[in-house]
Amino acid sequence: MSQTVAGQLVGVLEQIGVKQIFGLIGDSLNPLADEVRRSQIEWVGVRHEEGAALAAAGQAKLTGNLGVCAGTTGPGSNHLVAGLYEASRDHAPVLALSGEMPRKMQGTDFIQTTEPDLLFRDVSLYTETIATAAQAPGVIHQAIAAAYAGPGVAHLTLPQDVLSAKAEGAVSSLASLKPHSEFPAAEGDIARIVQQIDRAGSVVIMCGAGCRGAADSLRALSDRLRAPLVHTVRGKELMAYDDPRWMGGLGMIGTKAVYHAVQNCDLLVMIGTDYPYSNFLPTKGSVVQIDERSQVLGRRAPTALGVIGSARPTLKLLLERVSAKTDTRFWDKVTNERRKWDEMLDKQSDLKRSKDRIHPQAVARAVSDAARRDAIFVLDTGLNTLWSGNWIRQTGSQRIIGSFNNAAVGTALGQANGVQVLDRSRQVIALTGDGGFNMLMGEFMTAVHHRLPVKTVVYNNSALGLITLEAESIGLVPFREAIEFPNPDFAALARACGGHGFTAREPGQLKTALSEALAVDGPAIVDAVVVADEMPNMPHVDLDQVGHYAVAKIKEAVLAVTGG
Ligand SMILES: Cc1ncc(C[n+]2csc(CCOP(=O)(O)OP(=O)(O)O)c2C)c(N)n1
Ligand SMILES: [Mg+2]
Repeated sequence: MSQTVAGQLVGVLEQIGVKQIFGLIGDSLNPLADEVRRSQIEWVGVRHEEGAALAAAGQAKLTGNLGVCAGTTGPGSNHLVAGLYEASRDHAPVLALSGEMPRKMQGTDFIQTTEPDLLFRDVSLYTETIATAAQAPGVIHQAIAAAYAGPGVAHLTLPQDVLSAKAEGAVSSLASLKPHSEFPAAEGDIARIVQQIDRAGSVVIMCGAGCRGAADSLRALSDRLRAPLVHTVRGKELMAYDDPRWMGGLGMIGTKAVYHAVQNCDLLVMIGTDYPYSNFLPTKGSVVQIDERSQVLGRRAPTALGVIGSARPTLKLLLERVSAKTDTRFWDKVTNERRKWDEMLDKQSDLKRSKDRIHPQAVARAVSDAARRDAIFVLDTGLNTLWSGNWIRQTGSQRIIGSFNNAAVGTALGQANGVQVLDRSRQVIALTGDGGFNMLMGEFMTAVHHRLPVKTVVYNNSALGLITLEAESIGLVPFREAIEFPNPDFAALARACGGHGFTAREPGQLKTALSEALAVDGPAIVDAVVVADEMPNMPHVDLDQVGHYAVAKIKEAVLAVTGG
């Protein structure tokens, strides 16, 4: 039997190493799914197409390799779009496939009519309809190349009759379809960075996701310069929480020690980060920024020097050149402040804080303490991001992904499913608010169906918790009827789905519920009923000093991160 366009596409994906396609089958996708059925690629059927896009995005964020998802004509593909923003905002390579009605029906307002290329335009770096078999090889190649080049989302519209048509020609080169290589900064730029560092008294090094793989060089540079290492949320996973150089995050997921260090250092060296919250960055222009992406240089803070280069090779070159610093006063001050902040975090997450109520910080800390040393944490969006982000003490070999640039509620479980498919023996823990879990709880059935032992921990406060603070921060009375909602019994729900369910309503039940959930073979939900009116920390606000202005300051601080 001669190859079809669908067969050609599946063949290319197979050859470049794609192992799964996440999707929900339907009319126009049938020819594609039939080819997948006969290939080495696993079809992972989801309950909602947004779950498919999230799964593909989760994989791509974790590995840097192409994730693939598919939805069928019209509504099926519409559902993909929201999940794809995870890949586009976090710059992860994903190929999204939209099945489309046969060409003879197009343009006649036929049932399920949409314009997929128009709909996917915003989320995609590349979107194209394969209108003829002859066009397929070039367009398939271009789409995958574009997803890797961004990295980001590429999208193809696939009319059913074209998928079934006899393939013409072949994709000319597959070898180039892969993540790009790292490259060092240019010689002259290295000299300019060294000059800035040598001139500065105190240096702080801020590490973003682009520093993946560079932990050893960062440690060495920190030691040489007596420079505290601080991180973005996406950078948190890079080093162990208790490494003395790894002082913590900047911003609401962060510490006061780091905020002060960044504000008071002579030079902030930002590496592999496009940290968006300018109000936490120095305003004096004492910033040097190093990044592979020229467009991010200098856009968040007044920057004295911006240099194009990948973190790892550039750091190696810097290490050979910078002079050692001996003055440890700045380092000692940051370390002291960090210790105090850590003690406060420990107190806030102490299970003995209340007799009968669980504070959300204790949930995050208990999960962190019980997790395997190479677990993958997938965070959702809301107040819960602050609890998980601040109270997880990562080991350095764990991974932490989330919706850190898209800030979308309801994204953790879908991404966790995708990540778990890569390795069913690795511990994957989704930490989510109840609002977020309710949004796509059908994806728990995807986990049950495909034997994905994802553990989901729900911070159950019966509310869209963050919205209360957001309303107050613009002077509004929180609209309780809009913010609060009833929940199902999540543990019973898990069991009804064929998974495992555990509930913790009181402090004494939390650790047992978690350890039992982590021990079971298969997907599980831990319903952790938490205090609803817990206030987050404000690392950049000194509450002792602001006295009765404290509440106003907290409101201001919330606005600073919600963009109000
Ligand atoms: C998809 C989506 N819808 C709405 C929002 C606005 N939003 C931000 S946080 C939040 C509350 C989330 O509630 P929950 O998941 O229960 O988390 P909590 O804040 O209670 O921890 C909402 C609605 C968003 N960011 N994303
Ligand atoms: Mg909630």
